[in-house]
Amino acid sequence: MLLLIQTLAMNIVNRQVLTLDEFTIQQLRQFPQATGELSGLLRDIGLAAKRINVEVNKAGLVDILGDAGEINVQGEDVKKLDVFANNQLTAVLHHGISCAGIASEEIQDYVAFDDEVSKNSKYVCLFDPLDGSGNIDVNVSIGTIFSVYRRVTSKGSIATREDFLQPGRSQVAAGYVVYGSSTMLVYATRRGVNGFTLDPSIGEFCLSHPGIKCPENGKIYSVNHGNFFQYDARVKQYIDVCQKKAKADGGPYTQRYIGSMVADVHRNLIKGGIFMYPGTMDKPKGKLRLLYECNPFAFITEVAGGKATDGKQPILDIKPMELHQRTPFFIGSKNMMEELESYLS
Ligand code: AHM
Ligand code: MG
Repeated sequence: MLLLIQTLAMNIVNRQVLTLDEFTIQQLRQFPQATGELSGLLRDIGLAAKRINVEVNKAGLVDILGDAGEINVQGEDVKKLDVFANNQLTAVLHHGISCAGIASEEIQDYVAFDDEVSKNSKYVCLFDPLDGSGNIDVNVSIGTIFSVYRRVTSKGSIATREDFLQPGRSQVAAGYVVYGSSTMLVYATRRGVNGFTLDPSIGEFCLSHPGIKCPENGKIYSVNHGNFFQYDARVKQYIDVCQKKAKADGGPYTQRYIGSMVADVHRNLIKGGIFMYPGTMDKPKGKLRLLYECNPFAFITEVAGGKATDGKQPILDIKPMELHQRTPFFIGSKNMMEELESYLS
């Protein structure tokens, strides 16, 4: 009897947890005119993320075997994992009914799906299938980043380059998956940012972080200090200010830099902070890609109340000229960003 009561109680508790699928359907119900294509696309990405997660977890095992053997298969496997993630996302989006084409950090050109269902789909999706994959061999968090746009060409025709080269402001949704101590999928639409943690026991993303807001003030600054002497004088000046405010001097700030943007920006989004990947003397546009990395995070962060710029203008206002365009990137808590801007202007 007691067991039965406990089981019933657990079921009641479990029913309070919304899965990603349930959540997107619930959101859809609030818009009777909605077709459900965006919800379907987000669920498709959730499915690809679960498949990628399984392989990312296995990569740790391959690591151990690789270290024990004579041949270093590690590099090869990391490379395979990039390709695997790219193929999973591409296949899932192609099989779905919502996506007319994709562009990926791993592929030179965009891919427009040529079948009738895809040609009649509303959206295109851009993604970095596995960001920070250089960190995989040391078991550090990595992630997937994605961005969704309503196509500008008419339904029924094949998607073209202009569908993919839209300013970030036109995104209808963006998100990321962080494969970390737990696996989380966070996505934003203009209505809000919500985070889902993968429950491995049922293989479902469950709503764990509803209505994420980026704290207006933060204490964390994240930047690659190794490049310090390559930065513009004004950026150096701001970093100096951060250092002076850092804990070592009894101040409130602290520096954290994982080198996996998904993990760095995710942490700062939740805890408050600023992440910077400035241009350097050698690479004035920095390293990060506008379409696959910066735009999605800028969209998510703005919806959550934060800011993102290239040092001169909001990231979301940049009109992209090419698919693999790079940009300096500054993103984070509103007040920290405004302080940075006072140095950059
Ligand atoms: P990738 O797309 O080749 O994985 O590179 C992007 C990553 C970001 O996740 C991270 O913030 C950055 O590169 C780190 O670069 P660096 O080692 O130059 O600081
Ligand atoms: Mg990347």
